[in-house]
Amino acid sequence: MAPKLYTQDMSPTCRSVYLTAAALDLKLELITVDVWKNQQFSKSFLEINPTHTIPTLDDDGTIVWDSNAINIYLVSKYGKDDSLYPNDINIRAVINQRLFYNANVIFHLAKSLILKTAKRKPFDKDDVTEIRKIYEVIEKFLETTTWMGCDTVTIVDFAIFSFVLFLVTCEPLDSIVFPRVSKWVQKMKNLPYFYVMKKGMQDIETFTNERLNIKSEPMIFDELPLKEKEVTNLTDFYDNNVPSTSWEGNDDILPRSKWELPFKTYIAKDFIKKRTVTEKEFGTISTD
Ligand SMILES: N[C@@H](CCC(=O)N[C@@H](CS)C(=O)NCC(=O)O)C(=O)O
Repeated sequence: MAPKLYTQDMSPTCRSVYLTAAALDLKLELITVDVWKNQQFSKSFLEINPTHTIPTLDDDGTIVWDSNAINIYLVSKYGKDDSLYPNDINIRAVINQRLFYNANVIFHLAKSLILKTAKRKPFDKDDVTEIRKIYEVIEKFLETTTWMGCDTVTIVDFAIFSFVLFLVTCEPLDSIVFPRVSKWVQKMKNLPYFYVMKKGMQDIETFTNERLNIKSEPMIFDELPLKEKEVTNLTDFYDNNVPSTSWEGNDDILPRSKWELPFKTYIAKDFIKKRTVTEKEFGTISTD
């Protein structure tokens, strides 16, 4: 039975688990908990996670919450080897250090930016400074390792990448100023399982555009590596590729889909877009 993941695609913490599962070639059953509708406070969800956060994993009754704890659990249980979270004490120390930096610093900044967007508030100079500070720190990380934690891809790449993909929609990454981070983002996007990020990125784009009244063209996809099917937008891709499943649990947690791996790989063109936020773009600003 596939482990169940309570999730919402646009959440960076959830998407880091998607990357781990995809890297492990592990199927997950995804159950959407819409935090914008406060479904995380439903009685049934609070019973399994009193901290009311997603992602939350239910692996045949073993409940794990917190994305890092989930990623470590999945690699320990389902990994064919330790490559995604190496046992070597020195390597692991660096990985842990960067995982905690992500959890303690990057997560909180991203959360404040998402909440600002939800309230249709503009970003200010301090937000941009904080984002750039993060780019500077991870540029430093990459002076000592070729991937984010060591010289192979690990769960800290998944954790930080999920947030960086969001941050670049707020403040673009300058490849001249941050060459190592830019190269690493490209390497991450070239991973065969990068496609698991796309639905969430599209949701973020829709969420942002709706709140900022921005009209954008649908994203266009390059298909890799096989030219088997025309895919012009993510909604079609997911409608055609993600089978729905019936949910027999509590009604207050909505079913969404079953994660079937592996899918074909698609790379989005112009996936990372610059978002310019000015007071003018907000139209009537609502604070609720
Ligand atoms: N440290 C946790 C943070 C998880 C978290 O706060 N997730 C957000 C969505 S990105 C959430 O569930 N928010 C709803 C809430 O806190 O009630 C992790 O890495 O999983």
